Amino acid sequence: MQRIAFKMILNEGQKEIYKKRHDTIWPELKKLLKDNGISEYSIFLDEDTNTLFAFQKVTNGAGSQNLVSNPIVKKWWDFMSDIMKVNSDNSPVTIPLKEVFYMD
Ligand code: RM4
Repeated sequence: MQRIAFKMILNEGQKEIYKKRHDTIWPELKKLLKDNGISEYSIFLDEDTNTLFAFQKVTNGAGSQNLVSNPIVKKWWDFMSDIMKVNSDNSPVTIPLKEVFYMD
């Protein structure tokens, strides 16, 4: 198991809709993430900067943002593209973070 974390950027004024969409995340997307070894996934929002901080426990070193060619993921990214900073293919701008401390 590995831990990975990354940042994404939410557009101004979109926090309620972002939360609402994740409260009703598509079951097929949730299953896909789990089937691909993502056993835990949380996203926190820094409301001062609109920075989303994502944390995942993964089994093969690859997390959700590596599933770039999966049609369910592509569809979700298209759906989310109106409220997040995205690349030209609608994938969210993703900034990897380096772990500098861990305690269990
Ligand atoms: C996020 C973003 C990520 C996705 C999660 C479920 O808003 O689209 O790429 O992994 O939702």
